[in-house]
Amino acid sequence: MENTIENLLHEVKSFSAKTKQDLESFRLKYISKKGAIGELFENLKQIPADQKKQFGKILNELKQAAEAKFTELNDKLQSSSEEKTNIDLTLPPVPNKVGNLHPLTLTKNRIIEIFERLGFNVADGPEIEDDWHNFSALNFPDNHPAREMQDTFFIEKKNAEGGDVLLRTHTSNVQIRLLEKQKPPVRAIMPGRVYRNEAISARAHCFFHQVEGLYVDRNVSFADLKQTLFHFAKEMYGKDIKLRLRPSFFPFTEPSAEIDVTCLICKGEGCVVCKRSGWVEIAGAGMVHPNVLRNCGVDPEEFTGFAFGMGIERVTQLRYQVNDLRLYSENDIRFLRQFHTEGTA
Ligand code: 2NL
Repeated sequence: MENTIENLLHEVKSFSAKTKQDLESFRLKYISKKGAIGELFENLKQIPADQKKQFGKILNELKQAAEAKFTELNDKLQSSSEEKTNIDLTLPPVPNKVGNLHPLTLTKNRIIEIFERLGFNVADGPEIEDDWHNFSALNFPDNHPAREMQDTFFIEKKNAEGGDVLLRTHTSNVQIRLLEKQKPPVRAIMPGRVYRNEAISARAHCFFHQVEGLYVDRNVSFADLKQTLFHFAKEMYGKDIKLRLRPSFFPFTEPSAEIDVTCLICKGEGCVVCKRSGWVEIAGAGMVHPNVLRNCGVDPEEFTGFAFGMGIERVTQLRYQVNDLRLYSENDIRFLRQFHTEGTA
């Protein structure tokens, strides 16, 4: 019995508790009525009378040691938990991490800002469109290759009115809808998502974003188009930018042009982005084809207009040097975080 008491005394003295649960198991194991010490007091009854005094004494010492240990550990746990809850409520709060706008949204917002100051409205329209608003009204001939399955996602081949239903391949459909219901002057831009049936790679995607612009009024000229886009380029990329127009062809404009700006990466010296030419294409544009005006019930003898279209991904690439289109839709937080702009949305 003496050995048992000594072992227990050693256990009790070396015990340490990290949590309240540890302390409670200590109490149950040693101090409680049914614990080890209580049991020894029970056994004391069977001890011969002459030894009782001696054992009683060391047993009492064990009991006191266990109780002292309990008080000590209890105090320790109490004060450390007080430390944890001792929060300084006067400290300013740590700001929550907020997300940021997608780079394409940042670019789109900037484009809208520039054109709104020139008096352009922002218009919106459906992404699921019929053949008339996406192709026919825009003077695409029936056999135009853009209508082919390879280029366009068709949803239904012939709806009730006999036209196909498809995912729009450009935002011009919104301009057609606007011209159909609003008499000139019309001055608006149409940002939005468009779809093409293409294999996904660094340079092509099956969906991307466009801003198209349209200005129809009396006496709108090619010079207006040129100065509007020159103003846009200077606002977007800085006042030193130069603009170049190359003749081109679109079914919906005549004459048509491709718009280039001096390469921002190499400042016109020649690099991989501009393929050593010093120029990069940012938009297509032209004077609205008389057939398009006529298709929307606008008299081309009375009104003229210019239109343009640009890819938001391309404009963003030049702004932030993003060289793989797939980054825009993969939602990799490491990519998206780089566009955090404190306070400016
Ligand atoms: C490009 C070319 C262009 C237009 C879009 C347009 C719209 C109407 C009438 C005439 Cl309703 N034109 N839009 C005009 C020229 C070019 O986009 O390369 N976009 C990325």
